[in-house]
Amino acid sequence: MQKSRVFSGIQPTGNIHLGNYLGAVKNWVENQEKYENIFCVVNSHAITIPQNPSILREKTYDLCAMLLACGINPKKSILFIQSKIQEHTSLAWLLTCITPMGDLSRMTQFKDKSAKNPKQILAGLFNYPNLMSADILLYQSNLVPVGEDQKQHIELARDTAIRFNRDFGETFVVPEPLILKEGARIMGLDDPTKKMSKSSSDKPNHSIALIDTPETIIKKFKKATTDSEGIIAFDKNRAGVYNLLNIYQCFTKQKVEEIEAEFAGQGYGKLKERVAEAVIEGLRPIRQAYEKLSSEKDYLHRILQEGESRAREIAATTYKETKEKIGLI
Ligand code: AQP
Repeated sequence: MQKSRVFSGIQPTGNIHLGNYLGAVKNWVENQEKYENIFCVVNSHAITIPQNPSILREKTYDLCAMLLACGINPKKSILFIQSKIQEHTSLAWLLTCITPMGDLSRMTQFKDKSAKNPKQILAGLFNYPNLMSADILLYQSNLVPVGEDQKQHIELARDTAIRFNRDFGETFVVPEPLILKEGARIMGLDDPTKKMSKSSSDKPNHSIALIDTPETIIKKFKKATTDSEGIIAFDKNRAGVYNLLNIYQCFTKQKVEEIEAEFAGQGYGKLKERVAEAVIEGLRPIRQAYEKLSSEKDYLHRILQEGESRAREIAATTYKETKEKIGLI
């Protein structure tokens, strides 16, 4: 039986954090056997917010190394850099021309990100979901494993595929989001009402980066915002404690009842200490692998080149068909 094809991407903006890992990358890694996998460092998405060119270049390669360190296996998955394959931006233009402005205006991520920087809202940020649709549709992807925050963009990609197929004939596979319950929305440690985000990493206790040292991880969890109730339970109305328990569950894979029993009668200090220990242990092999990979630049470039040529073959076929159907010469 043919495996379903999975596509997902991650932006090289800032340092990859626990939310990116638990919401997306960990699932990519764990399901590599089950699916046919295509993973991409989406650097063209990153420039929808102004970036320093040399830092962007460096972070792009760093993130590729980090994905391999997390366990992306090049024998089971295609890994490549988005800007190396021009069909992504070419298809994004074709999709832009069939997407109503109203659909893009409804995107909550655009509203959030433009509210953060109201004096410099770039057209690229508004159009970003079409580039994401192009990423997904180019590879005829069945499934898109993402965190909860990306659900709306995947729905737009589905609508776009359905619209194109209706108007120009069957062309794209209509993708489905793949969002797991645990880890789908990891919140900021400093403010558990806001999602953990790379763009807030200037706040010192907001996020845990995968490259943070054990000392830093302990320090950040110690400062995590909780509440004054003093009871350790999976209660969504108590966002701080819930977030810590959610992170703990992602690493220990224990059931809710087991975790609540483990912490019955304990204080928040103990909870923070145990969560920090679980995270440190869970991230240790990743940090070690990342350090090793950072000195193996030739290996990294070879993997990326192989990924690129495999991805290009699929992307070129889909783009050619789409272009012809639309009537472009
Ligand atoms: N807090 C989160 N919890 C769970 N999943 C998350 N993801 C992001 N934040 C969380 C998922 O990580 C994948 C890669 O995200 P991205 O880098 O492409 O885009 P993003 O959502 O814009 O990531 P950030 O970290 O929040 O960056 P900024 O600050 O730029 O907005 C996606 O699958 C995403 O769902």
